[in-house]
Amino acid sequence: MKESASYPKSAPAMPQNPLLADVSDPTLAQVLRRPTCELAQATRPAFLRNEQSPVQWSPRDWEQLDANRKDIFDMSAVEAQFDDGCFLRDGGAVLREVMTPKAVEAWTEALKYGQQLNDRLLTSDWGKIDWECLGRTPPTKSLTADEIDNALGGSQKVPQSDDEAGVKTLRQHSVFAEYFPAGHVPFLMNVLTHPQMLQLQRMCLGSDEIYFDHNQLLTRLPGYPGGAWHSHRIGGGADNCGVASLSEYQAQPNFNLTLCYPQGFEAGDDGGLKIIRGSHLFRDPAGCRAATDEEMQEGWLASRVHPTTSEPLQIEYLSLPPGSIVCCLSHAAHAVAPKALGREPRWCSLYCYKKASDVSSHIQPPHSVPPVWAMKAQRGELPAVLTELFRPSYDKELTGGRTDDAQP
Ligand SMILES: O=C(O)CCC(=O)C(=O)O
Ligand SMILES: [Fe+2]
Repeated sequence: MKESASYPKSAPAMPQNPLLADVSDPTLAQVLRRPTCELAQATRPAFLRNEQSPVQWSPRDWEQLDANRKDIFDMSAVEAQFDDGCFLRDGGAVLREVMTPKAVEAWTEALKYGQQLNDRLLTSDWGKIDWECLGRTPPTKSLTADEIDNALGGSQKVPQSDDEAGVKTLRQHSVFAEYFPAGHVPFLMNVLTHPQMLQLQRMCLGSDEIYFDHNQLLTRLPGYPGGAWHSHRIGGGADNCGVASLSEYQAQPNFNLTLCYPQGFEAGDDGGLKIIRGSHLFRDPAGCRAATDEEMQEGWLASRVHPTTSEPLQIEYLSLPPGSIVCCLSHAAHAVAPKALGREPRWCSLYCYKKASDVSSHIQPPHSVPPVWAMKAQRGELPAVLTELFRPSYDKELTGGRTDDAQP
């Protein structure tokens, strides 16, 4: 590969899951040997001014989390709306108004605070970051004022086609609060580990053993142009391999995207989610893509019906009251409507959990567990529930030797 003249030769990038990979580069290996408190500190530069960051919690803080837990869901409302047969057949479930009123409030505040932390990083001096502790030489390039301006207030907007400015490094280590916000905001960590959230995951995935995959903020600001139709690979040899029966589908190492909208959204131009029930069974993340609804309707959808019900497949434009959640198997097609100017931001946090393959018992490595959390889990520094949820980030036996999420 050509090396840019202005980019000093530096250590290779940290692998996606460094505890599953063989890290021979001495600079990177050194990062993985540090006490986790040092790495945690490097991921929370002083300018973030976040005293409450769960990545820096003491055992007492974790005990308090457990001791002070309140319901986040009205489980009777969840159970009334959830049907496991429908979930497997549709590839998703829409759960309206299932958060408790207090959770709606706390969740909304948590997402706003997470966004503030993300913006604080964008507008701070990255020269003050301890890059060496994060495993790389200080970047010689910075984001431009326009790039920063464009990224403020929203999600998935920081340019990261390469790591020249250090964005990928800051993403992987969750210095950006939008990637793994549960490590920055106590309420979001409460949700990640909450028995009611874990119960919901067991219901969706049809498995007692569930694991964590990734967590993001998904804030859509007025002026957001919308998100194209797509679905996500699950790896494990279960992508782009033809239509599955329901029982074959259930046996796969499935991922459940859990999209939480404490303020909901309207259909139309409010940044809402669009889904296509039944699309997951085609297992076609490579082909099931389209820039617009028309392209989706005239292309991928036109020639297909639901493989088990023979019903036509159609786009569903969701409209959700506050306190709603959408669970979506990651092969299911989804897209996001634009957000008109003059509307309020759309607040959302994504929690993705997964199950093992029933055939091999293996679990796919996570898309995004920051190294410091994998290290804490491996070293027994976390509560048992998190140690287990994060197990695929450090347990090579469980992942069958796989090191990244896309491996078959
Ligand atoms: O913003 C949303 O509602 C969904 C985003 C999404 O599909 C994704 O991040 O993969
Ligand atoms: Fe998506």
